[in-house]
Amino acid sequence: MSPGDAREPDPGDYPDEEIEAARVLFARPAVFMMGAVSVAGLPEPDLPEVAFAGRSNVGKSSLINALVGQKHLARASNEPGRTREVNFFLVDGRLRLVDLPGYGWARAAKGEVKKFQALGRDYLRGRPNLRRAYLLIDARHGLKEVDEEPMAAFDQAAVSYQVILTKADKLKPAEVEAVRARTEARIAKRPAAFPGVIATSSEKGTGLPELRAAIVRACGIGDSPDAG
Ligand SMILES: Nc1nc2c(ncn2[C@@H]2O[C@H](COP(=O)(O)OP(=O)(O)OP(=O)(O)O)[C@@H](O)[C@H]2O)c(=O)[nH]1
Ligand SMILES: [Mg+2]
Repeated sequence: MSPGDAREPDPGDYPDEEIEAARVLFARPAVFMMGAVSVAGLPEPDLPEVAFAGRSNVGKSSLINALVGQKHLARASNEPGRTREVNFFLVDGRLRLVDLPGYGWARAAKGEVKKFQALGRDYLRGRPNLRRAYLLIDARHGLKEVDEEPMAAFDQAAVSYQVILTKADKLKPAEVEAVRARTEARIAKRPAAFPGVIATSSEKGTGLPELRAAIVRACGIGDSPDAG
């Protein structure tokens, strides 16, 4: 199916069985596999992957931890730019979650920032087993100019991506709804954007069941051989 295909079901619409199957999958063991510092060091593209991209400090590592229900699997930090490698986490030996270096962060040495951001870009462009990229946006800020560049890059490379709002717990539900509606309207015409924006909170667990189901569906691993 092509990216952004309008015939795909509404991403908010996951039947209970899919929510439950995804919950079970993400409750299985998740382990840190490896961190890559160069394209040559990436693991074999032998399992479906989904990747988490977004500004530094937006909550990528925290979201990965929350998805698998482990506090310290991915390194989360107050210090922006913490994740400088492309980090791979293996869930139940069946899919990988990929934590990408954040962008829009100016405090590190310029050359070094360029290096790890270029690595993230190269990963996103050339990964045959990448089933979906998740572009994380802080719910308090909404889409910013700095997010235009990755969206343009996804569109150009035809990398299917979905926008995820993070830190929804910092806003009132009505405010989250407003940001979500505004964000959905802004991505509606983007060719590679998957329709629908999921609002999440890694602290409170909001939106995580849906996001797990979305990942399982994107990876096409819904029917586990040993399910049931
Ligand atoms: N209130 C709240 N805080 C959050 C949430 N998610 C992340 N944070 C906080 O935001 C800060 C940054 O989180 P990280 O997960 O390290 O962010 P990151 O996107 O991985 O950052 P880089 O690795 O620097 O790109 C941390 O202090 C987290 O505790 C959330 O859902 N709610
Ligand atoms: Mg991080």
